[in-house]
Amino acid sequence: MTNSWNDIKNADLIFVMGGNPAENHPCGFKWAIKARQERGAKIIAVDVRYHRTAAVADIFVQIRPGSDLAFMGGLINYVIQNKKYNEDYIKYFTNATYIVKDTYSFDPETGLFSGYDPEKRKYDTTLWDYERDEKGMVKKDMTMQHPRCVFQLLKKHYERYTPELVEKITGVPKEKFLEVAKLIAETGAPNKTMTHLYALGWTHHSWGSQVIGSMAILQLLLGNIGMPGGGVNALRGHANIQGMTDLAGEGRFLPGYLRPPKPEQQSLKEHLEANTPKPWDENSMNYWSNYPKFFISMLKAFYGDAATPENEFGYHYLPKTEKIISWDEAIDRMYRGKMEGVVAVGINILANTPNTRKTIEALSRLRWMVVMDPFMTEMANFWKYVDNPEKVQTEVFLLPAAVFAEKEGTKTNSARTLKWVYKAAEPPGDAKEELWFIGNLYMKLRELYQKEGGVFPDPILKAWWPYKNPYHPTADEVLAMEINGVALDDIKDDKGNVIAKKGERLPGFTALKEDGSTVCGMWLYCGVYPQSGNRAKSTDLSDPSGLGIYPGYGYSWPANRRILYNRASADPSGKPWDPKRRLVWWNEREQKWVGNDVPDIKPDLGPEYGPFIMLPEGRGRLYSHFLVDGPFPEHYEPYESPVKNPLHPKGTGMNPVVKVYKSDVDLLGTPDKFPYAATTYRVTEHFHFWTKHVYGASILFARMFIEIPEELAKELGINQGDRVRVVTARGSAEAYALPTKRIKPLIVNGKKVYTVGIPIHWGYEGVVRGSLANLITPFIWDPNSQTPEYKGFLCKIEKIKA
Ligand SMILES: Nc1nc2c(c(=O)[nH]1)N[C@H]1C(S)=C(S)[C@@H](COP(=O)(O)OP(=O)(O)OC[C@H]3O[C@@H](n4cnc5c(=O)[nH]c(N)nc54)[C@H](O)[C@@H]3O)O[C@H]1N2
Ligand SMILES: Nc1nc2c(c(=O)[nH]1)N[C@H]1C(S)=C(S)[C@@H](COP(=O)(O)OP(=O)(O)OC[C@H]3O[C@@H](n4cnc5c(=O)[nH]c(N)nc54)[C@H](O)[C@@H]3O)O[C@H]1N2
Ligand SMILES: [Mo]
Repeated sequence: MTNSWNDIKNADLIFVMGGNPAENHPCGFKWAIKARQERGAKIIAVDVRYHRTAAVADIFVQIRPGSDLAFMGGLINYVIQNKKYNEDYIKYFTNATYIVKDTYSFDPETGLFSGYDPEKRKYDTTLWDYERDEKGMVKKDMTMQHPRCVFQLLKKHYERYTPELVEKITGVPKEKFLEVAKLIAETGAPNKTMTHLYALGWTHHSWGSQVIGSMAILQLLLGNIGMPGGGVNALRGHANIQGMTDLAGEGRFLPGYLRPPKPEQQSLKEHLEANTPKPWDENSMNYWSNYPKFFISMLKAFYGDAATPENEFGYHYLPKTEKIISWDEAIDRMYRGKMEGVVAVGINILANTPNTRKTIEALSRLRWMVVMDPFMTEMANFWKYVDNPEKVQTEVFLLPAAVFAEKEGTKTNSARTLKWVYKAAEPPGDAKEELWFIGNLYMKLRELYQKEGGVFPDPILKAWWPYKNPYHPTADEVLAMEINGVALDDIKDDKGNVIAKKGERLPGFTALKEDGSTVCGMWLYCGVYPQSGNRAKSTDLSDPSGLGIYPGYGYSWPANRRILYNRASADPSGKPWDPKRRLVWWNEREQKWVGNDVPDIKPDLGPEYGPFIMLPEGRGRLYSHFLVDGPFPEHYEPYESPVKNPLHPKGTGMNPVVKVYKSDVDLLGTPDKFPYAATTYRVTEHFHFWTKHVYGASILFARMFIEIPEELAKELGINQGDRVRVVTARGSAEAYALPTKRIKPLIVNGKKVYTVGIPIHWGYEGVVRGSLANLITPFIWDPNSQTPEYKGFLCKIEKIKA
């Protein structure tokens, strides 16, 4: 989230597209209801089916699965054509004025940007760069008239997305689209804001990153980023998935979004140079210029005293890899027999990954697998579901993990707020918390390396392991010493004042140094556990500004800031855009930024500095040349689509760089054989694949069912409660039929399109059992985020004769 849960109460318009928060984030969704009750805010829900969020919305719009980008393109076009954007905001706070090199181009006929290599199925993204001067600064045109300035290119790119085209692609009647567009465009007024809430309805596509980018563009045009009640807000999944991402549970990053070393970065110096950007604009704060402080403090947390200036702070203990293997690549490697073992902690790959057949094969080609889980899972028992179990070589170890209520530690929610969770019960039987397993595993590995040596023992033997009981570190110790970190010397600020004495815990990331005198495992969390105590435990509910900032409740990264890019809540001169919702402002007399939230710009940097401090531009990107599939979001069809893409008569109509593997190309269906659009989703009463072990949840939703439009059910002669088989090119799943009015047939480019809805929660283990939804989903991936296309594929339906 750029903003926070409680900030939703400040919105004038709540736009939900790509999620169903009333069911999947019911606690947070109360803030949307509050906005409506207290501010008269309106709620718009756009989804492929009517759900409980739609039930409380002022406007509900049903679209075809996978057509979201056309809808968004239409909104961007509407705002530009009707001049509803906030002109000063885009001129001074975004890259609208930046000039793009003449090597950038886009061909609407094929849907290809310049630089496409059809052999490699890759773009040369350097062609999309800005024009720069000798110093590397971007050239601008403050009048925004230059034909290659971002604003003009943007206008041109989206002028194709007329309301008629939106209707043709999405199936949403033009009038309905315009009703929504009008309401949204009104929030371009400086004193009006729209918040956008999304989750998987947007990420689970082969162009998921791009559709989120399209919302960033829309919100920047409307001046809604940095504002109370604004923002682009990702409603995260599991209770601590934000924490997982922050701490590099996902392999592309090191903790705090630092970068893993590459082979060409043979020295620490080379690594730091490659990752410490220079500003691209004179008025850019360029916060990532602090990269070396974060990186070296992290190395100190990894290797302690063994990290010295002489050995480049242990830089060479880190692997230098060409490529970090993502989830899809890992499964494909296993499938090709190129992976030896897997350790799964709190994940059920068999149930959660598309194309279950492939995953089962993949797991059966491993030599060993460790599953750390409170329950018996499909993953741990995968060998039972193959044709010849006796042939499976994989040795499986199941370690009994404690569940959330049986251990303590922090969780970081979607609003980036860390909260401490207390232990309510002892784990039963042999169950242990993960820190116990990891402590014991580490100590055993260390013992083995000490005894037997090995190819490269240093990363294990030199690791910093300062815990009282090294076999069982506590969450408190890890948070205090390793994550928040400590001063190894007296630490002074720019003015020479001591801000942390030697041996004290650090007060925040501004104290971090690149000389090895600070230890901090994750810079963004630095400050959560200062010398005064654990701020994740604080429950102060005071809200002095009345804006729902609650500065004393938990700790929000970064720097306890509740709304990111909050400098943008004030106009270019530093005055709040909306005097009634004052977040931060420039104090003329004192010549510094002050406010109700922690300003994210350095307090003494004048109002001319750009608010988007994490980008070398200092400006928000209406044009982003870093995504691998294009600098402007373009509507592409899902890999399996019931219709052709009318935008690209000479192209495939799909994302040209979508990730698809050799073994899956033949497993993709066409509309002649699989005529219906299908999508998958959750129900409130279950949590993925493990509440089926719980009696209560299992009673509420005991059987796998699918939602079918009433008209289609009638056509197929299917009644409520009939057994049906959903068939795709991957396989089939069996379920009970639920004919419904909640999904209507849509007319898409003159063709009637039916959508079938498939909840995901069943499987082979637990109190209640059923087909795995992923038996039928395609192994197709977004090339930027490596997220599967679970939410747009093709199926047919067969009635199972009783
Ligand atoms: N009770 C409960 N809560 C949960 C979870 C759970 O399992 N149970 N899971 C948690 C996790 S990990 C996550 S990531 C979040 C997920 O939260 P959500 O994203 O809300 O989850 P989903 O229900 O998968 O999908 C949301 C909506 O996307 C719609 N949809 C499908 N295809 C499309 C499409 O092409 N376009 C659009 N616009 N919408 C589409 C579906 O109809 C559905 O209503 O929920 C979290 N909260
Ligand atoms: N078709 C389709 N597939 C999907 C999705 C979809 O919308 N459609 N959604 C995707 C998404 S967003 C997600 S997040 C995944 C979810 O997929 P998973 O994260 O794999 O699913 P869960 O069942 O939530 O959790 C996995 C395991 O964690 C265990 N667990 C719970 N608490 C603890 C704990 O404290 N410690 C340990 N060690 N284990 C614990 C549970 O028992 C469970 O077996 O599914 C993905 N798959
Ligand atoms: Mo998720």
